[in-house]
Amino acid sequence: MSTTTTYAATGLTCGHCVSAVTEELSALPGVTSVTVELNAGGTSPVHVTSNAPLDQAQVLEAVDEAGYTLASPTP
Ligand SMILES: [Cu+2]
Repeated sequence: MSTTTTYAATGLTCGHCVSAVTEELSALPGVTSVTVELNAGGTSPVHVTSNAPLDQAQVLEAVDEAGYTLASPTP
């Protein structure tokens, strides 16, 4: 069973940022797909689909590693 969680990322400005975040998140165990809705200079929704429960700290860390900030999942 797969679950999609939506996070809010800030600091993304272009397609390069999108691929950096997508790459880091895709590398996490259980993640099957990552979709980023780029909103340059604002808050970009990030949809993370996984087939296992995600460790939220790991998700935040992955985005931090890419150089961006992720807020908690939106309900
Ligand atoms: Cu960029």
